[in-house]
Amino acid sequence: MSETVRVDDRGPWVMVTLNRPDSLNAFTGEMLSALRSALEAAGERPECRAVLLTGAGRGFCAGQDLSEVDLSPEAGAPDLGRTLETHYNPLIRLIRGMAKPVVCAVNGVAAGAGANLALSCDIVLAADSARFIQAFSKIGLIPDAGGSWALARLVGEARAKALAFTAEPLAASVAADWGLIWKAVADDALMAEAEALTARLADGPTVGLGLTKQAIQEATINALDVQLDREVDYQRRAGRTPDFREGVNAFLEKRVPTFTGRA
Ligand code: LHQ
Repeated sequence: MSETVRVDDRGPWVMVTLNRPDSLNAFTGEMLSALRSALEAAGERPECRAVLLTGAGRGFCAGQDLSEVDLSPEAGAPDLGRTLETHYNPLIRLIRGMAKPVVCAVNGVAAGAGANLALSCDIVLAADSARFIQAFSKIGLIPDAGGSWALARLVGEARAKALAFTAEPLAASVAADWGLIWKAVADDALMAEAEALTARLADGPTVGLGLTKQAIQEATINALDVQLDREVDYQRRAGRTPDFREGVNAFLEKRVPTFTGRA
């Protein structure tokens, strides 16, 4: 197992922790590969029904480790596009495509690709002291790791452009007010709340939650008629799961449902 990414198996869910606290968990190539392996494993294991992503130490993630970028004359012109294709894009696609909830607990500063990794998760909680920084413009780059897409959709063009052009830190509470994240939480309550939420989701109707995730993501690009057809398809599938049967029976019997997450 990698030291830069810790994986804690909590039974029905896993906690994945970015673990290079001395560099605010900035991403090295090795760490990106380790994160991808950890998330792939979580996605593939049927017993794992939710994922919690967080960072060790005082930061969540400061984006790409800039000391790893080789700008020496011998290295020639850097191909950052290749880094995105090799590492970041597969990671973002993996999280968005995972048919189970991915919660992110942003425990401290989230900058560059670190901020946008957080925004690719399904539910984002952030400590009151956390900041989101689209740091890219400070080094002449553009928001990557899905950032241009997520920002434009979540907060609209006006705020997206201002955040990206200025690289001004956005406080967690403002990020929540703007709809960039789900909510800001007192620093000392963040992990307990994020873990309770992830555990609750892991106890949920996993197939239905996975289809809900897919439907809502597709809704941001589909026209209503297309989306109504999607809902027909997904609801048909959800309605055939044992969890639908259990949910209805539990309601009628006035008891708490026990979902299995099975298809
Ligand atoms: C770091 C980093 C870091 C290395 C803090 N690297 N060491 C994709 C494709 C390919 C290439 C390019 O990039 C990308 C995507 C990207 O992510 S580009 C954006 C990269 N990230 C940044 O530009 C953010 C750089 N960091 C900062 O601006 C600050 O560190 C923030 C605002 C995040 C936090 O500031 P402070 O709280 O004041 O902490 P600090 O700056 O003192 O950092 C603590 C340590 O972490 C420090 O090391 P040291 O040995 O001096 O204690 C930093 O050098 C190190 N660190 N970010 N990205």
